[in-house]
Amino acid sequence: MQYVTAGESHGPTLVAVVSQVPAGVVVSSAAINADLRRRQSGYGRGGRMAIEQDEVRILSGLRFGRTLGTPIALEISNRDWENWTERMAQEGKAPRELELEQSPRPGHADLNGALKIGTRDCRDILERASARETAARVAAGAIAKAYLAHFGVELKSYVTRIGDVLLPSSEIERKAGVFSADKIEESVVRCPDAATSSLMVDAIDAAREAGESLGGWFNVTVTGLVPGIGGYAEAGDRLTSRIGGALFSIPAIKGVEFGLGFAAGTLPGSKVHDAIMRVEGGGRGRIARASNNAGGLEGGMTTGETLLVSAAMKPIPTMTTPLATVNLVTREATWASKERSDVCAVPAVAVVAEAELALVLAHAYQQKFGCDTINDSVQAFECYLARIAH
Ligand code: EPS
Repeated sequence: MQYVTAGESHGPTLVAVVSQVPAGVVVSSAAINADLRRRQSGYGRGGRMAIEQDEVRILSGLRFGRTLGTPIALEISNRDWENWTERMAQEGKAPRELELEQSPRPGHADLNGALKIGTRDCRDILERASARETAARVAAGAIAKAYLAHFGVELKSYVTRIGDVLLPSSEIERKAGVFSADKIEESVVRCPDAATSSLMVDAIDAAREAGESLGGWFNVTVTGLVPGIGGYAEAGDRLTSRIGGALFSIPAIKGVEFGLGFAAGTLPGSKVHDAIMRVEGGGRGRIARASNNAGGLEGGMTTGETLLVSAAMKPIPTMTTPLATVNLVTREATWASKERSDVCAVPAVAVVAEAELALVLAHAYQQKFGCDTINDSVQAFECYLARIAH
């Protein structure tokens, strides 16, 4: 399963094309829209989210609620487009009074992108580098989630830190994904603890007052995985690097950890590696682990334990008290352009990360269980489960 997106932040529409989806996967626009809403909600968003109400239009690849095995094209319109038809016109000449975005924001793609493509108008860059594009990724990810649901795989994300407010549970609990989905979805910042949520909201309010922006940490957990997904033989097969790459492709992600993550480098081997044991369950035995410090990945493959991924998002680069920059036209020192902006998008990025992770896992499942039709794949999956029972 692969995807590509197209669309500018203030253009008419966003598009995602998801290819190599097997036939027979149950897909609904309601499920895609539910994820789009989860991405849009979250305390700390700016004025744009009051304008947009993301809804998908499925343009191809589906018949009677099931995939056809053909590319699936998804469209999400930008409601804000009607305010940008002149500034973002696809054809004709730029309006005479057009204001150039010539003061690149530190931390955004503005400067490097402008140098790269030879423009003095950072809008040529920021329209695509904007995190608006992640709406299309979430729609694509919902197709991957629908595929994974046929194998009992489920994803969950939650926020563990915003600025200096940290979810106060032990490291293990924080990473183990023991929190209930209801508690997470109830929270305006996707944090499963009500008291911490309200401290996070206060921190976002204080940042807004101060003209600041805030980043944070979040976890994505995946349950229902079977062991042996991914690969050890070739660099490109390793799930660890594929997931890492996918998460780092999300704008503003600065760190990714699996299980103990960086802490694994501080402990002796006996405190890091997860002992192997046999457990009974569901009428057949299976091999399991006494702990899950590896975060569900070993040797580039799933262990069958919960996949635990943690990631850090940097603060949003657009601030109402801007940093110093250089005007690309006059070359004089100035202040970065101020734009309407979110203060904090950590809850949103956690949902985007679910989508990216789902797309990587769906691709890896297809490599193991085939990709023509979901029925064949599920049969292959059942055979595999029977073979690895102990
Ligand atoms: C973004 C800037 C803001 C955000 C936007 C990402 O948009 P605008 O410039 O229109 O105010 O709201 O995020 C979204 C639109 C979205 O759907 O997530 C940026 O510069 O990255």
